[in-house]
Amino acid sequence: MRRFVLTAAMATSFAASLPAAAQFQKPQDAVDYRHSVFTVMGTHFGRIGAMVNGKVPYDAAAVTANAEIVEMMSKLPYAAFPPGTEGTKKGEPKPNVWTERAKFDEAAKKMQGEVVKLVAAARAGNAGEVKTAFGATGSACKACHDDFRNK
Ligand code: ASC
Repeated sequence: MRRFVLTAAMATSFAASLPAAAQFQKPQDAVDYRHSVFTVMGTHFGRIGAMVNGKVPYDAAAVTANAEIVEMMSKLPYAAFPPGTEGTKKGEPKPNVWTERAKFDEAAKKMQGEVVKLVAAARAGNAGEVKTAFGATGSACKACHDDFRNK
């Protein structure tokens, strides 16, 4: 039974990852794609940070616009980690992205959930909640980087 469950889970995981990987002509295309997505996500998250931390004037509409971009971006990178695209250089993913894929996916889901809260706080126009959600989102980013990204 246990054997069956593992096999079914692996088959499901393979089926889920195959079409996504197949969308890229070559592994480097996936690397470039996820790098681009994280760059855009980090850029817009950073703009919220600048407002939350008082480096630029707080603008509730701009916070919402930036948070919505972060939310859309947050969904995209995880279909762009085909096997064999790990690395050893700074910023590159460690092999445990693939050997601990469930843990990696959990870390992704955690971040995505915090971003949903950030968007909700932004839409509600609640600067205090935005600040809290910004901190929680940054912690989720960092936790995944600590575990899965080369320093
Ligand atoms: C950012 C950004 C990240 C996260 C991370 C949080 O602004 O680009 O990757 O926050 O540094 O620790």
